[in-house]
Amino acid sequence: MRLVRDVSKVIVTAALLIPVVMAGLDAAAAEGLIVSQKRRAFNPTEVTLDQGSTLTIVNDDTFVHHAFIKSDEFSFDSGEQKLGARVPIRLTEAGTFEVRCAIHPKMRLSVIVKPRA
Ligand SMILES: [Cu+2]
Repeated sequence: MRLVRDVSKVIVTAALLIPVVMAGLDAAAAEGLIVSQKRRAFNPTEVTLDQGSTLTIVNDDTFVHHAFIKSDEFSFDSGEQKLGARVPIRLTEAGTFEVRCAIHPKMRLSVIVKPRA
C-alpha cells in the first residue's frame, strides 16, 4: 500500500504543477519578441514584427534604462526601467519606429511593424 500512496502523491503533485507550467507558457507567448538591453545597447538592434504583436524589452544591465518611442503615429514610454524589468510594448500601428533610451542617447532599436494583412 505504501507504493500506491507514493504514486498517488506524485500524480497529485504533477496535476498541481500543470497550471503553473501553462501559465508560464502563456506569459512567454504574451511577451512576444524579446529584445535585451545590455552594455548600453539594444540586442538585436533591428526587429520586424506584425502589427498587433508584442515586443518586450528586458533590462539585462546593471543600471536603469528608460525606453521610449516618439512619433506621430505611435508613442510609448516605459518610465524608469529597473534592473531585470520586462517592459511589453504592444505594437498597434504599422510603420518604422525607433526605440530610444532617455538616459543613454546612443541606444537605438529599429522596429519595423508590418501592416496586418
Ligand atoms: Cu539606457
